[in-house]
Amino acid sequence: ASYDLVEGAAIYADNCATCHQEGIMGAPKITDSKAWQDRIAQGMPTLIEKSINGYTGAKFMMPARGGNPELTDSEVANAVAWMVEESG
Ligand code: HEB
Repeated sequence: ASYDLVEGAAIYADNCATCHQEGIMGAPKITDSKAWQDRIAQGMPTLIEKSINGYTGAKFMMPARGGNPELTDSEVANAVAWMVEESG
């Protein structure tokens, strides 16, 4: 699949940065490449599915679509793709 990283960056800024920019509420911080390594190893389809539907990790909760039900699947996927690029 190919992703729109420009759109992803904008979606991230508006919907994901709240938690992932500074790594608050247990969210993996965007700049913490070590924290992202094992997560990225799951592969894009899994990362995207978990971001769309939300999930509870060992301790913390990732809300479905970052808590914004208006985001489309492809907007979420583009934001995930941007985060994976940025964290690497
Ligand atoms: Fe998040 C995780 C994405 C928003 C919180 N996230 C995560 C991940 C991803 C994401 C990819 C990883 C997964 C795995 O590992 O599998 N996000 C995202 C996006 C967005 C977001 C794209 C926008 C749409 N988040 C968000 C918010 C918050 C969060 C807003 C808060 C509120 N997350 C989170 C957490 C986590 C995550 C806490 C972790 C969980 C566990 O534990 O694992």
